[in-house]
Amino acid sequence: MRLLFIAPPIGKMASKYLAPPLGIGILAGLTPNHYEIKFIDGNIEPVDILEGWDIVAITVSTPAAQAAFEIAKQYRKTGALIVIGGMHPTVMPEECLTYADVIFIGESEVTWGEFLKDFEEGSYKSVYKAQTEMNPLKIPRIPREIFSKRGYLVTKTVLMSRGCPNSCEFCLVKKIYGSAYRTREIAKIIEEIRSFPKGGMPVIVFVDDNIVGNREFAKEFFKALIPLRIKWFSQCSISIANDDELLDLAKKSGCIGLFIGFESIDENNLISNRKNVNKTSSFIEQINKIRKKKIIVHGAFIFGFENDNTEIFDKTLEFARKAKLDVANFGILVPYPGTPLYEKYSLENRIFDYQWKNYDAAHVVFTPHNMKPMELQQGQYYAMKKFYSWKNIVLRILANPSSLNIILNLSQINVVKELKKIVQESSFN
Ligand code: B12
Ligand code: SF4
Repeated sequence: MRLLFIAPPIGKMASKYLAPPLGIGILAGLTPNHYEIKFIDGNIEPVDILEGWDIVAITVSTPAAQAAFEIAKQYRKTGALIVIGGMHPTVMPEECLTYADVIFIGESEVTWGEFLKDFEEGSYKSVYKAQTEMNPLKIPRIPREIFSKRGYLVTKTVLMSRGCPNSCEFCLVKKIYGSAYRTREIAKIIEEIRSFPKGGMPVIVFVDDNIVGNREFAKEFFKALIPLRIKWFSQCSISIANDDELLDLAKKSGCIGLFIGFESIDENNLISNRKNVNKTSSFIEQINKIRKKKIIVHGAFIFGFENDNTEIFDKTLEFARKAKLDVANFGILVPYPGTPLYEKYSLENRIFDYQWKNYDAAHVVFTPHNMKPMELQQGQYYAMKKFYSWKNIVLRILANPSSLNIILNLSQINVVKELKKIVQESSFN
């Protein structure tokens, strides 16, 4: 049996922090030995159309959906069975079924094995839907040898947890992985980290949505990391700053940077989007606490919420300056299919662009409440351009000359160039 995994190209806006897709790695790890496996990552190599594969399995997020459908169309002609899984089929199953023979909804660790068995018996279904959240999290050994050794910025990625108990209006995580925050066995994660080859980029990235989703677990986990003497980066909620012991252990265990979703500096936006863990009045104090530990704060903000008008860009820049953020991302709000925000804007007839490739947080696809679409489009570019002016980059690097800070800041220069092109090419009616 011959099984080809494909990750479609995810576009210029997103490809700066490229890492091998763990979803594919997990499925490859769950595939029996009698399968010949190959993986093509469209982000680092061309997706050639190769003959002779029995199954072509494609991972599909919303921004990559159009590219994925094109690949699926081409591969269908080779006679392969086309299988699609990931975020997009989970929320847009009918659309995906027009391009695939089989789609997977939700977490696929359990259903993948069932499908392979059915396929071999010649009686597969067209939809495999995960019935339960996997608990405890069962992640197999990931056969990382299927991933290219070249082309990725980060290769040592590890998943520690899944799920989120919160219900932010714009987020899809709950829909895909459920509301129960689940963690892996600490010993298994440590074993995975120890198995990484020496050399290459030394930083380990935990690709979790919130590495401190369960504080007590996180403390135990960080304690177990200390003897490994690694350096790590992850995402988490700003609440990490509310627990001194947790922050201290994060630092001791090798944390060098945290990607934190502040989302908005306007409290009303946070309330209406149910981002309840964030309180704008505490942001500066919380950021100071993290920065004092010499941990880089990579702040993420979204523009285009209901309460945002054209003043939000300068106000957010001023906040970022005051907070001395090392790195920041200013994205445009995206009503991703499957989110409450998508339902709301669809009902209100405010979504005017259904080209999924534009769902990359760099294009305006809906009519904002208090701004014109063009004002939002230009405002994001303005904020990114100002934050990443050479003068500001140099000042931030002088204040914190760590290699991570340098890489993260410099990597945004091309993003700003891309945003300029998007603004120039935009025309809204
Ligand atoms: C790491 C990460 C990235 C990395 C990706 C590196 C890489 N190659 O993996 C980078 C930085 C490049 C990135 C970029 C972006 N990301 Co991102 N990212 C993540 C993150 C934090 C973890 C992904 C991960 O590894 N998950 C763990 C794996 C095991 O889960 P999984 O991929 O979903 O796979 C499971 C199932 O979905 C399914 N499955 C997946 N693929 C397949 C394929 C087949 C054939 C089958 C059967 C099953 C299957 O089975 C797997 C096991 O259960 C997620 C959040 C999250 N919790 O997943 C956000 C997330 C996926 N990203 C998101 C977004 C918005 C983006 C960006 C648009 C951000 C931006 N503005 O640039 C871009 C766009 C990327 C794109 N076009 O796809 C959104 C998804 C939006 C959407 N609707 O698709 C998420 C959910 C974050 C969020 N909270 O909104 N991202
Ligand atoms: S944005 Fe973060 S806190 Fe909110 S639901 Fe998504 S993963 Fe959870």
